[in-house]
Amino acid sequence: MEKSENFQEGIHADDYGAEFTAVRLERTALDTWYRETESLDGRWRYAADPYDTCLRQKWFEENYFDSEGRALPVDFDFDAWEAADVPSCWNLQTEKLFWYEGPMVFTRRFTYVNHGEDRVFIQFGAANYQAAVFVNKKFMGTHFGGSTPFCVEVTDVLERDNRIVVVVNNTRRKTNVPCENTDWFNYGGIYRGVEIIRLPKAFIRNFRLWLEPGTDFKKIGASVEIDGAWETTPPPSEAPLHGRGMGTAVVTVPELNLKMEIAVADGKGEAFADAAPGLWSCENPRLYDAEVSFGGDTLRDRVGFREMKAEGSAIYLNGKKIFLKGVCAHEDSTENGKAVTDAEIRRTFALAKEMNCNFMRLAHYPHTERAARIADEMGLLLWEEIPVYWAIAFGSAETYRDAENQLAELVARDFNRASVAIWSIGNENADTDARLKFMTNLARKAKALDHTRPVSAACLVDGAALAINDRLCAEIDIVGINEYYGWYEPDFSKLAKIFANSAPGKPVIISEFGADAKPGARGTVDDLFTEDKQLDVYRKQIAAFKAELSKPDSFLCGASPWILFDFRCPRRANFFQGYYNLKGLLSAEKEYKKPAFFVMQKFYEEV
Ligand code: GCB
Repeated sequence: MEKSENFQEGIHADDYGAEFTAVRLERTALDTWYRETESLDGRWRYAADPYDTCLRQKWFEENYFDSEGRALPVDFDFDAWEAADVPSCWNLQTEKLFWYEGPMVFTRRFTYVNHGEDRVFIQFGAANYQAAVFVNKKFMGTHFGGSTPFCVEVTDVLERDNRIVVVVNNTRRKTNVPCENTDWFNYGGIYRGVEIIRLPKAFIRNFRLWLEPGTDFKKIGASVEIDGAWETTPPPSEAPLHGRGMGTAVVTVPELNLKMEIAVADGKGEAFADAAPGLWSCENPRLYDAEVSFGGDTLRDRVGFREMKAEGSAIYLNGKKIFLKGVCAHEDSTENGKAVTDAEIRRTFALAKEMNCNFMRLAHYPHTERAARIADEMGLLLWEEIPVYWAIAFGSAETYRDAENQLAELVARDFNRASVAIWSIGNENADTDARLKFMTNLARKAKALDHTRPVSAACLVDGAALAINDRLCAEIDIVGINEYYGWYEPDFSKLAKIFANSAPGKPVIISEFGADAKPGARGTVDDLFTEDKQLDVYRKQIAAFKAELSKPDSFLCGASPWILFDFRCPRRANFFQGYYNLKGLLSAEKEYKKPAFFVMQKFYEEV
């Protein structure tokens, strides 16, 4: 851009954002679940900043005076702004922000006194979509991706009195993951918790513990990632480090009498041990306390051991063939949006169990870490997904980087969760060459990041050939198929033809089917948006599944109807919908069960 003599950075620069997007926070999150952390949740000051002036004019530098001490007019007032809850979705904090999409500036002060720790971090559970973080006027980096955690080290930045500023921007963009067009509500905000973590010089950044596949359930693997090991000399009382980057991490699982030593080199290490743990299952979700220590740092977790396998045309849990009786759900509640409470998650899972589910598809992006923790306890298998949804910019290297980073952040966060059964790398993407390349890379990345879980994607059928023909099937272990016969595609006879015409050679889950019904709306089976129509679609779908399952060589291994409860959706503006997607088996408040719920419940009881 040409810059004249009187060019003014704060109003004329059109590339003001580049310096903030250049420093990306990628794969920064730490294992914090059982750590003693301090919470920065609570009331933060906030203001909508639709023209992005905080970044353009660097409000975070708090330049109240010129070099001669004269007061300058500034356009912000951090401590006088209104207060909002963190975590929360701003759309539900006040009516005037319900439809707001764009930059929002959040800030708060906090006191920090060193209590002997060497290093200090601030971790965010999630902020949708971009979050640029500033601590005491210093830019710490920007996180991309609305659903995964991120962290900044603030050791050299903190003082006694501190200010944090976070510019969260939920503008929908073609190159984001998801892109600008989705079928759910684009909530904005810092909607998961914010915490301060005090740590020693070398600490355990990530700890994994798993049942090694293909060992007849008799071998446990463990690995650690150490941060800072290469630049630390531990005090004599601590485990010795043998030179640069070397050391030993010790893992114990008391109930198994298990003690493993992991040799760490260059910050990483892995070890295996013979063991025969009681296996985690939906009926008996057995969890073990585990602990790992390295030098002066100790981390705990509660871990279940189980083996998920896709082989031939079947899915196996702990060596036994399993039919995945599932249902999809968004992370959404009428009251809290995406900032769902533990009680809401438990209620959602209890409703799925009441419908006789052993499985849930957490659509279409990573839900909170608490969901998988609760599913671990309650005995529900989960499909976890990254939002490679619909028309992603498959030709963009930046977009791929973002998608792969979200996948890596999700796998790092939830690897230890026995409930997490399947990684899904996308939903309903058109089968183009660019998409095949993008998603092939993602599928391979998922396998490289985690060799213990099958990889899937929710694919579209080939509507012309009436068959499962998606080229991505070759790269994934389980094929998800979304089909809306009886609803978007009224000709129901096609579903049986698809089953008959397909031989994917892999297990198939019907990852979506369904129909909209306004709670309580009645009519004939041909009246759209009535419970009667929805019920009819479910009955026919179930009959088609049963027919398929009666074949000796059936590849149908599960189903997850769309969806457990109605959810907010800006694309849905007809008389019945009122900006809700009404394909729920329950109303949005999760109170009222539509008749199709009971039909599904019966099918799952029998299958
Ligand atoms: C789909 C999408 C899902 C939508 C649903 C619908 O195929 O995967 O996100 O909400 O259909 O209701 O149309």
